[in-house]
Amino acid sequence: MNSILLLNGPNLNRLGKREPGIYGSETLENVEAKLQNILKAYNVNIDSFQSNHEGELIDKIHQADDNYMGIIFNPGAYTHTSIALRDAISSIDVPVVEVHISNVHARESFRHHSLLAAVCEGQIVGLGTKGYELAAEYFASKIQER
Ligand code: DHK
Repeated sequence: MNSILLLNGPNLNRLGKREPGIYGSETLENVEAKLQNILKAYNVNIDSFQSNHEGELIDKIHQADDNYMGIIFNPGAYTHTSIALRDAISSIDVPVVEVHISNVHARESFRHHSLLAAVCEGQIVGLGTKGYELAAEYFASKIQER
């Protein structure tokens, strides 16, 4: 079960085009390819799913239980609004690392609070798309410690 799920929420399909001054110029496909490259060295598979729909993200989180050893999750704006996603994360045993590309704490106050952080294993914020890579390295290191 050495598989990781890369999960991205609303508007992250627009990476590369969307507000590049905030989110950078890398596309989601670039990010997926980089993670695949990092993880293949550890013999770890990665699946990727992006949705603009809260319910689809919830379904994917439920399905992840028993199928993945970790989830790298950028919930987009649902970070700040979704009790349902928080409950979904709480309902599974798979550890989740929450990733934000931008430094949400340096932005509008409505982005300062995450409803999900308390039920995630950890949070990586403000390091650009490198945050996804760091989360992948984290899960890979956990596999190696086993
Ligand atoms: C992405 C979004 O879409 C925003 O709604 C969040 C997050 C921040 C990010 O930095 O990756 O507020």
